[in-house]
Amino acid sequence: MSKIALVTGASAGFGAAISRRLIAEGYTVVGAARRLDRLQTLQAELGAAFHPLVMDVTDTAAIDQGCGWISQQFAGLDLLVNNAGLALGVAPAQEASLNDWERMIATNVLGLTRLVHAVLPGMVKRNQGHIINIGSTAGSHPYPGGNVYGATKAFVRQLSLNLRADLWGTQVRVSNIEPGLCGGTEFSLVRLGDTERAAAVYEGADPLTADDIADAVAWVATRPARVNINAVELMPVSQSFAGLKIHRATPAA
Ligand code: NDP
Ligand code: 8X3
Repeated sequence: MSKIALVTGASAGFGAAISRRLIAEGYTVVGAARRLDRLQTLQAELGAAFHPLVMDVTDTAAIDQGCGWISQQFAGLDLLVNNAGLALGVAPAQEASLNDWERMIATNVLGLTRLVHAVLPGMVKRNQGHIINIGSTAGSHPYPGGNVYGATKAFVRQLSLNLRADLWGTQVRVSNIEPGLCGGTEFSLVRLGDTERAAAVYEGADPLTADDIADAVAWVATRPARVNINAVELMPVSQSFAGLKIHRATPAA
């Protein structure tokens, strides 16, 4: 029997690449997102092992309905890849849009948390399962304009570790994948709302690709059952850390 995975945000970027890779590893994948047409295109490529599911993770009723459908169709979920997420804007906090902040929290924090809450009891009951969250280097390394986006990913990071503390004594695994700059997805277009500005983010940078993230997910998911990979942080070689900054007062004339 093939293992069952739910991958959120499967209509683009990492989620589509993760779905492809998990199917290549022998999984049956339920790929969730809001855009059905994109999921259907992926289904045409991946065939019967891919099941599209329209589910907006900011909608509690949609999560209940989606998870209910999965329980009816399959014996149980072996893997949840909590990938759906977004960044909106790069404005400094004092100029940022409250609506953007609330949408990031609704998706990256509340949506992800609701899915954990929905699948965890079944996994514990079966004493088997794995939750792989997609965090970010932004959850550990602050940068200007990262304000609430980075804070949502810090939440994902700490939730992943705290889940492990609660799951002690069970065989249920939790991992957090924390990528840095990754191109070839819709992430920067969604964040900046402009194709030229989005393309400029990756210019000359040789960023990570969605396949690199899918590779990390597949590796984490296929370790022996005794092994829990707590976190994987990955960056392109071209990316490194910014130093601490000091703003110096202008000397009096
Ligand atoms: P994309 O924008 O390419 O994909 C995001 C996916 O999330 C889409 O499939 C989108 O589908 C889905 N999504 C967004 N909002 C919702 C929602 N409310 N309900 C359901 N699905 C939703 O981005 P990436 O693939 O680059 O990013 C995927 C994850 O990786 C995100 O969590 C992001 O924060 C994280 N990340 C990205 C990095 C990067 O540099 N690209 C680096 C580190 C982390 P639809 O619109 O159809 O609903
Ligand atoms: C995406 C990586 O550096 O744009 O999570 O925040 S970054």
